[in-house]
Amino acid sequence: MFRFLTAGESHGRSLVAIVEGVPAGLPLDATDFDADLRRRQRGYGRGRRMAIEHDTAEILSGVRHGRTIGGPIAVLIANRDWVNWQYTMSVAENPPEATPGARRAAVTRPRPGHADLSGGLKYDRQDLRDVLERASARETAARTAVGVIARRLLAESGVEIASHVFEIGGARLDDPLSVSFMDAQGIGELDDVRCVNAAVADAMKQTVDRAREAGDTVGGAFEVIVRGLPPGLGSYVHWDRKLDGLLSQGLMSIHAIKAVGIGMGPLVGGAPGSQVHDEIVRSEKTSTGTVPGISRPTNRAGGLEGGVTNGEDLRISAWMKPISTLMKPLRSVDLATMTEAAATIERSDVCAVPAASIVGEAMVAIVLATAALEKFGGDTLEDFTGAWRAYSERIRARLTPEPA
Ligand code: EPS
Repeated sequence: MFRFLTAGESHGRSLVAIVEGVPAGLPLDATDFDADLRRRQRGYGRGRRMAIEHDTAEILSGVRHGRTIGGPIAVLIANRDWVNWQYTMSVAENPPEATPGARRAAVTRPRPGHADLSGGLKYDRQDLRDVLERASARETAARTAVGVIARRLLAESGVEIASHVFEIGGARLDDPLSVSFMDAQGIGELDDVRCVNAAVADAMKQTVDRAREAGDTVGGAFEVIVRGLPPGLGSYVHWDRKLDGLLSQGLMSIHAIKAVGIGMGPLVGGAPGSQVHDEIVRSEKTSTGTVPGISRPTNRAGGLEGGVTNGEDLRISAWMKPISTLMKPLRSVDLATMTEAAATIERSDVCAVPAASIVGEAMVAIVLATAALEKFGGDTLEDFTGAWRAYSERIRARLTPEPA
């Protein structure tokens, strides 16, 4: 069982993730986190905060001499911006005079679309900063770190994960399913839109520029593609272990995600069955799938049938709403005076869809690692990869019988 918890506030001292259930013997080093943490920080439309943060991870526990030892792994990501916020974020009721940073006024005008209002009522917080600091998508840096551990584990059995952005504010690719795993994997680490089509990427940037000029924000959509999964991860037997349901929850839990689609997604509602289902054909040549002797000319199901993987590439999309901090704020009510007032303005991003696609990769990795550990078990990496190998071998032997 792969489980994790994240702690930390957006402007607090640091973020911490605690991960348990990782088999012993997995190679893991603090620098393994660098690439994904850096990829998540990028993206056209990000705000000034990203010029301050240079996320790196420190491993606090669960790893010794470069390998996991079976105990909970704690990972720390420092908030560099904290130095500017120490007074505001102090844990003491009355911090010493010398505490750095200005003391910010209480936030009392909730932003429509944010957790501010409901969170302030739920936990009875007068200063809505208590809510927004924890509701902030800064937390996704910690999830990205957890995702690194999950994908490191999956990679031991040959699983690879990539993603691409196919829509920002109405500028979109016509057919995201035509983007191959290799196309998505080929997106450079420094790409700031993460769209495979240069013309569409330009149009996406223009929508972000227009929104910024108008004091507005834009959302969009991304797809995560996974290669190398065996058939049979997940369950068609148990409602709560169906992998499509678990993956959807994983992606939906990312800040501002409002819809999830698998394969063709919502388009299945408008097409006949003959144009939705993927025919099963006999094939000697190696397809991109992991079922020997069989291939699928199409992958509209996104690699999931009946709540279990079918050996084709897993394809799952998520749609993100525009960020709820608007520089031209929407109407709200000041909870201190109960009079109508413009919503509060916090420093923020205009668009965070490219960053969300990296968090999406992490959440998909986490859900898949959990499902794989449930199926293959293992206190040690060898137990885990060995059980995976034996299962793949059983399938290969069944589908490619020796000639009589
Ligand atoms: C965020 C608001 C912005 C983003 C932040 C998420 O932060 P700030 O209010 O400090 O400018 O930069 O994202 C991150 C810090 C991050 O690492 O992704 C929000 O309200 O969710």
